[in-house]
Amino acid sequence: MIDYLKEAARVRPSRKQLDWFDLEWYAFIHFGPNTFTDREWGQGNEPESVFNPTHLDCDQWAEAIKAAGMKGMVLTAKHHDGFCLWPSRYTEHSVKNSPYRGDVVKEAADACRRAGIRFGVYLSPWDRNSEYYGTPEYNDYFCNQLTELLTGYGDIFYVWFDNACGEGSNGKKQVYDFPRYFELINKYQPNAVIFNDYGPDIRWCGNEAGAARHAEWSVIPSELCKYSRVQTGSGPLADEGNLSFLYNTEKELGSMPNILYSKGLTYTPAEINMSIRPGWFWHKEEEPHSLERLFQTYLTSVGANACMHLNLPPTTEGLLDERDVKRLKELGDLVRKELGHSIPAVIEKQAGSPLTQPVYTIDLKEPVKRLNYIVLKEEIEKGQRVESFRIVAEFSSGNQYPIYQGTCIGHKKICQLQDPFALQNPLINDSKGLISRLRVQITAARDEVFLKEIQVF
Ligand code: FUL
Repeated sequence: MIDYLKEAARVRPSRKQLDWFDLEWYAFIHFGPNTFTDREWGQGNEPESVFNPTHLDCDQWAEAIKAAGMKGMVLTAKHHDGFCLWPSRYTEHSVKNSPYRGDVVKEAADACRRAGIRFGVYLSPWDRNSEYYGTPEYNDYFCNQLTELLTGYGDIFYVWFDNACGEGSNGKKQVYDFPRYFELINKYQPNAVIFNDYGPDIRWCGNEAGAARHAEWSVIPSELCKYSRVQTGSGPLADEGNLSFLYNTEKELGSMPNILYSKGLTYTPAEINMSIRPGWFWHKEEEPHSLERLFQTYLTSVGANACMHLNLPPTTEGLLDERDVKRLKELGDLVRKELGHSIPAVIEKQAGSPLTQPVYTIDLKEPVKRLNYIVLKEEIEKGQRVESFRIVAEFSSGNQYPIYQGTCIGHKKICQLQDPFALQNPLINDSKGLISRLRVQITAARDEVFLKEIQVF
């Protein structure tokens, strides 16, 4: 058992997964015929003439994304309706036959480069327009389109595949040849990470409401992430159970029982994706979510061993809605205010023994009245190891109080100690005096623990 946990602790991310994790958050852009027909899913029979942005300005998108502090943009080059935002050679159902005759993919890619953010694409396998859908030729058609995107627009950091598989206009369903799609990406854009419900690089967290699990492990049974690289042998209980039921919506994925029953483990971290509004596409009457809700999602995604993918839908003009731009700026300002400047401290690690886990002592250079957040990061290059931890605050009076308990850490854990929107701080209040020291006690781990960073805010 112990040996298998050590194996689990050595399941490692790839270089491109590490780079992706460091981006922390980036934007989604849902734009296409649905923007003009006021729908979420087009039927594929919309005339090309509906796509008519009157003031398209991708620099405005990129600047708003940058102002929030997000590091990239992923554009829906083709959504389920099959309409291509670039003039694809393989279909007539694209921008080239619309009143807007340009290339939105190029505009967006160029704007990202000018703004210094990364550019990625969403290409929907489900295509309700293509005559090939439901036949083996469709996979050729899809690969041709994917190749156009991978070779015509410079560096792509992310290729995002939706797993939806409905009927095409001919009533047929398609078997997607994902391994073939992945091969093309590895050939033309080897540094791009690939998102799909089942890996290979990034997986869906299981909901579109912005909620990570209480323990969002990156080390996951291969029963779920069937496209990811399996890095271990079977768990000690693999013959006793069957994890074939595992889906992204399960409450526990990488927790201990699943690990032990698995036939092998992969490193496939989660992305938390949600829209700034109720819909993925722009609808005039919708309002952006509250600042509270978006900030909370930031904490429970970026701060819970995942990345945040926040959708911003352009309007029929081809601009981001001013209400969204304002909310985004508020969100960026709040993130910078709350987590921009750490309190100076001296950190010391007391190594554990074979039977105990390490304790990290954080001596604050100046005692403080109030703490808002403690940020912990593991050296995930070595693997994800911490199962649980607790944090104790020591006051100048000598009194000690436990202030936080958590499960896994991984890339980044933001331990929230107060709510900036609440009037009262329930965890620490002034009556207890000044806090001079903190202790982070690792209470369970799969192998020796290495924290890369501890910051106090
Ligand atoms: C879903 C799609 O069906 C939605 O329209 C949207 O694109 C979302 C990001 O993924 O599965």
